[in-house]
Amino acid sequence: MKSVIQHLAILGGQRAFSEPLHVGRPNIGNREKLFERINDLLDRRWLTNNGPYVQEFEQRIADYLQVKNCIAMCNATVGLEIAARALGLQGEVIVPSFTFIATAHALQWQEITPVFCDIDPLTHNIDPLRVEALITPRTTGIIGVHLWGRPCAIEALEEIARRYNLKLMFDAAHAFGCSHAGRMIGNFGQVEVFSFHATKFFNTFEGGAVVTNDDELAGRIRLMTNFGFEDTDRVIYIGTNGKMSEVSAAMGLTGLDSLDEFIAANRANQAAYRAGLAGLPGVRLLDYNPTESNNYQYVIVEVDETLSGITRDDLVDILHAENVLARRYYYPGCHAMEPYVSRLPAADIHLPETARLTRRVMSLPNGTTVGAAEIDEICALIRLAVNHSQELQPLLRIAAAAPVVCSQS
Ligand code: T4K
Repeated sequence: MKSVIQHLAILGGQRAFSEPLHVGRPNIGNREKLFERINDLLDRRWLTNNGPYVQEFEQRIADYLQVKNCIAMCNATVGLEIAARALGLQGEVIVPSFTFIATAHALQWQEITPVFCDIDPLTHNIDPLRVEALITPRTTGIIGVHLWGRPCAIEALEEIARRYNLKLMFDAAHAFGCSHAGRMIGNFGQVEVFSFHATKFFNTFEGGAVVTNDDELAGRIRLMTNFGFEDTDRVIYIGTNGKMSEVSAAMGLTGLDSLDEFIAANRANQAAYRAGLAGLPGVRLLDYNPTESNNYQYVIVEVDETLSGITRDDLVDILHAENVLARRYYYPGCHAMEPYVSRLPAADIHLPETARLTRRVMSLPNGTTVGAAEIDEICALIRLAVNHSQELQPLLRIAAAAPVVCSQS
């Protein structure tokens, strides 16, 4: 473990890790079982189009979430697009900017304007107190995002949606396995959308699911996912191809078998990070409500430079040099990316909390591929940088001007 700053890789020392530690390293589950399922589907020669594994997968997700309808998807972005279209969203829809770009793009792709709302700095989620001021005659809906798997202010958004007769849906890409008020995420708003991308704690390679308790809406979503086919030769809506393949469902079924193990690994890792970063000034690890279920996937650290003496970006650079590939999720915020930034170049002024957080937040490795030893080392690196931030600053500036080639450990 490094204890002097001269040993930091960014200053020419050996890397702490010979192999990169990623944020979003996939959890795999039982390989033998997966290969067994893949063999089955190959033998069956039924590879996609609502095959038996997809049907089993949808049923298991619906049972797990206690939700009436689950439609498996090729990914969550298409799921969001289909859900928005099936709900009849158009004109303007209010969304947070502090989210993955897919939330905004799923709307803009259909020429619906995402109207960015600021967040609550404590929860990182859309601030319901700021939603009302953004409602115009063109507003048709609100999309809340359960960022980091922490449910957004569901009841407050429901109340606004009811009062203004707006549709309400949730981007639950991060929130599979999470609950709110004792009910699983998936049961709120008109519809919720999960991502099962490789980087999520539970994955189907690429994939997602749209879930709803509204049978009529579910029927429409199911048709839209398959080109609008009601029957062979009969198309009744404009549709697209959002179908999940059998091999993805096989991966999903295998992951579901190991869900508790994935969650337990994440939870133990969160505790190790909490212990390792405890008491460090200006470094806040986001916590999870212990009375609710969660997948504990996202290890989110907020760096307050005024207290830590070091910026988030310097910490990310230090970690990257050590082969810890921390991510700046979600820098710089959707509003600061195209096409939105050209439309509203000064949006930062209207989104002060978002702008501030995008400069402070970093995400650290989690999942079954990291454990206590790696986390101790990562925390020690952060502690070293924060505790010696004053001596480090000038050295970092010199290193940035003439980058050193660090040696392999
Ligand atoms: N809404 C929200 C709030 C979301 O966060 C997302 C997706 C969506 C909607 C849309 O869901 P999908 O349509 O994707 O189902 C990644 C994922 O690609 C994206 O799915 C995810 N959110 C986002 C948070 O993270 P990138 O651009 O950061 O991915 P990338 O390729 O840089 O990978 C992240 C890290 O994971 C890297 O360090 C490498 C590692 N990795 C990645 C893959 C794919 C692996 O180790 N193995 C792998 O197979 O977006």
